[in-house]
Amino acid sequence: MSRWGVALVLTCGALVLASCGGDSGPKVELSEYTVSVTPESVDSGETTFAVENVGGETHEFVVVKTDLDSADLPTTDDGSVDEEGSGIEAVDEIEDITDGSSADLTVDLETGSYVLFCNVVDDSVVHYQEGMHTSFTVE
Ligand SMILES: [Cu+2]
Repeated sequence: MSRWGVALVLTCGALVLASCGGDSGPKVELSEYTVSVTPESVDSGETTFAVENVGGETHEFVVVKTDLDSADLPTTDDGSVDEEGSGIEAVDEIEDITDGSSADLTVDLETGSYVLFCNVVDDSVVHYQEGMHTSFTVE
């Protein structure tokens, strides 16, 4: 095969992979101090969140099932979320996602409302209180 032929095959392969990306789950970006997820809803069943820390500090990614607003989760004395508090049901989490790194979290989600947040407390900075939370819907 000619050099151009090889290049063409590689390019097409990359395009196929990119279009197959529809199968992969929501993408999550963590930074100071936001959690953004695209798309903001998925169908029920197994979902893999592709989490990337695009910020400059270590973050974590916590998934809870709750009907509460993302800003109204129960908190402990230090202001971080009480993951065993009333009104929320812990699903799963990834701890210690260092700056610039990525991690995947696969969970089996039933229909309902969820909140995605970071529960790091770094010195006196409570990431949740700084705004690291967002709502997520499973249909
Ligand atoms: Cu954080």
